[in-house]
Amino acid sequence: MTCRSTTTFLWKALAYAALASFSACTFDGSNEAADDGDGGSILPGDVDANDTPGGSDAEPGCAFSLATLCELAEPDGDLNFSNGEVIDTDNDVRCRDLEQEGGPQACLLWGSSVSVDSGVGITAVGNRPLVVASATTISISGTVDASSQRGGQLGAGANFNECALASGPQRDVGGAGGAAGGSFAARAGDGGVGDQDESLGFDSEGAPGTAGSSVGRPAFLRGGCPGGNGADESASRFSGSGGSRGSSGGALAFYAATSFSLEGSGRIRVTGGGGGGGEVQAGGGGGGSGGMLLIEGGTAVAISGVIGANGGAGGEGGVRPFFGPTDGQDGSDGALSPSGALGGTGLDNAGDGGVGSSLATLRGGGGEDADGGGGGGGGSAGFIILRGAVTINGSTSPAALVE
Ligand SMILES: [Ca+2]
Ligand SMILES: [Ca+2]
Ligand SMILES: [Ca+2]
Repeated sequence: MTCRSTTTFLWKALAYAALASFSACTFDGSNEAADDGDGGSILPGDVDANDTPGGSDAEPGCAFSLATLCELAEPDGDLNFSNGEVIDTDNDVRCRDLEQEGGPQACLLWGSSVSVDSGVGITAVGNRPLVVASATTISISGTVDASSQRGGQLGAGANFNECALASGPQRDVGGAGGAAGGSFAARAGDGGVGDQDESLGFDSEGAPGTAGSSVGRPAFLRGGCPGGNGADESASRFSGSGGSRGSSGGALAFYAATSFSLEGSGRIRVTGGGGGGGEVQAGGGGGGSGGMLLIEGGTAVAISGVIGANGGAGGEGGVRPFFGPTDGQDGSDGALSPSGALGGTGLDNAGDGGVGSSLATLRGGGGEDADGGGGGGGGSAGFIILRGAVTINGSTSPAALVE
């Protein structure tokens, strides 16, 4: 890592050198904890024979795996968020553009310290992922929400643009196929078959949608993957429309140069949204996968609260019984708890939606096959990644990857 900047910045670096805890720079192995006694400068960019490869004596705040923070101008002051605050990564004036190699540009909020007090809830929306960085500590006692919700908010950076389903579901006048859920950390559930009874004879069954592949731990911050839209009952505009897709959870990262703490009352969610129920004999929508949460702390990462990155559940297919057409039920949004979100259910002969991911099962559940519309598949889990000296006394679902 090199840190080239202006004279102004070097003075700030010196100020940090005097004030900050250099152990913030130790955990990625690319920087030294403090002056190594070799007589070299502690300025960013100073590299000599006694330094570790690519590092220099002291680069306070530079160790974050997503960015070279020492290249930034000084942090904004203390970021103490207000209840109800909505951070829109497309137009929040505090955003600094953070480029990610191979990945989407993020909005970076960079504070002298960061806190979300007890009783305070904030949400993160917008097309870009959100990174919240602190030159010192981050303490969260309230709720930070970058989830997506059925009919509600879309988490920051949700629905990554390289997501792909293996196949979409098939339209069918006697019961269309359900869509697959969104795959991310694991494979999502496939949709359910529609029209198993081939009630109208001429177009056989409604084939279900199938899920895309899971991906490994991403090298950059990104959102999860949405589910698919359920297939329509037929091409006619008078027929039932497939349930709409559930959106994925968002993309959220925290970097504290010293300690990060999620207190017992603290909650962070990047859960996915549920898929919609199909109309009449249309298929259910697939649930969105969980998103991605990355937390790094220079001296400590302490998790006492609750973190969720589960996928949303699939929507139920619709059905056309003698007493009139009936729409399927929506799938539930991804759960913050270890339990999987429940798929849409309630109609006979319409396929129930698949369950969203849970602590025990990273995959999404399959949508149910039916004589009417097939159910949508459940969304898979997203990623919770904790880097540094990590202590977990709270709960995460899925289980966190500790690096
Ligand atoms: Ca049928
Ligand atoms: Ca058919
Ligand atoms: Ca049902």
